[in-house]
Amino acid sequence: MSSKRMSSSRVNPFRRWMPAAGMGAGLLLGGCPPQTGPEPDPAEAVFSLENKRQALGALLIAPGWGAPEIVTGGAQSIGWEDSAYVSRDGRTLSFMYLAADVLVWDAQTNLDPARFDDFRRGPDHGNDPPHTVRFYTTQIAADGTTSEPIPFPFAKPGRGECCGMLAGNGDWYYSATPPLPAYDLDIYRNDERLAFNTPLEEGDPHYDDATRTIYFDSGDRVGTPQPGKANIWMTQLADDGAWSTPILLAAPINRPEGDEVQPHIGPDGQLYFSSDREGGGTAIFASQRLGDNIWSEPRKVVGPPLDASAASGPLSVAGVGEPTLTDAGVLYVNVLFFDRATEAFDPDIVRLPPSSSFGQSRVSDPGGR
Ligand SMILES: [Ca+2]
Ligand SMILES: [Ca+2]
Repeated sequence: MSSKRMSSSRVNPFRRWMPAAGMGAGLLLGGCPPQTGPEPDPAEAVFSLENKRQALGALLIAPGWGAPEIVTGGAQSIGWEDSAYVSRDGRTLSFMYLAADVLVWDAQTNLDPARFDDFRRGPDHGNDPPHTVRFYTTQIAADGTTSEPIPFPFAKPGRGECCGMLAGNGDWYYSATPPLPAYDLDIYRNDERLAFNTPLEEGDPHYDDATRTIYFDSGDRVGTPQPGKANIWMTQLADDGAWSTPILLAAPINRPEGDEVQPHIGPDGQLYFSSDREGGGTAIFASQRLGDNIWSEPRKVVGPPLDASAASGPLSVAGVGEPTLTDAGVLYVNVLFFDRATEAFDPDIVRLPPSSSFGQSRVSDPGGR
């Protein structure tokens, strides 16, 4: 990805975490020096599972879900696991990975590939080249741990890949940008670049089988009401195989005061998405589809504590994003952990099981919580 392009634009899946963290690059610039030198990386100590679990205790969680658990195994490290997606059966987890603290690398160098090694952190899964994001899949075992990640079926060296999902009909939908120095995030179905893409941003696709609709987000597509503020769009597949001209989701989904990103249609038919509309960091919201682009008022499902300074341990939760809901009602999200002492970040994938008291009733009666 071109650092020049990145530095002048919000069209960057990582940059979305900036409002999530409730802070701008100015604060980050005053952060810790890059991690260099021999192992072990000191980040291992502060971004420990123990410290992360303590920070998760402060999450705000709507009735219907139980205590959050970090997804461990191959999909968990002090590297950058992001853009989580879990198959409906709860068995396959897909995620984007980069072996770095992306936000600090971005804040200090505008994602300069030549300086990537200064910010390198976490295992090497084979990103090629190492500074380019790649999308991976891993299997979730019965005990909840994840296997070693392997590149998703349409991985191609050189280009950046993220934000994928496996639709019920077996098609992969994902975003990719061409090899350096070009930068143009587009949506693909398997190997096909879809016709509605433009030279601006099209990212985070979610294909809904029931309505044959792709929901996606963009911060700068022509027609964006407030350039720089991301919105959710949709396009529908016609019988002749053509995609309709994408349109913005109506209020109360897209709102001028926030970014609305990362759409996900759950098996309960609700639209789950991420937004910083209430301040205090990005949170997950859910809305019921009431008709053709008619939506119920979104309700917050899970988010960071309103007062991050109330955290008791060294880590805070700076934001929650990338929702996925399985058939069994398990909600997977990305949680961005923030070390207040060094101003460093580390996202992991977290699952919230359905609570026993709500369980199936929450899935079958989405208006009931
Ligand atoms: Ca991580
Ligand atoms: Ca594009």
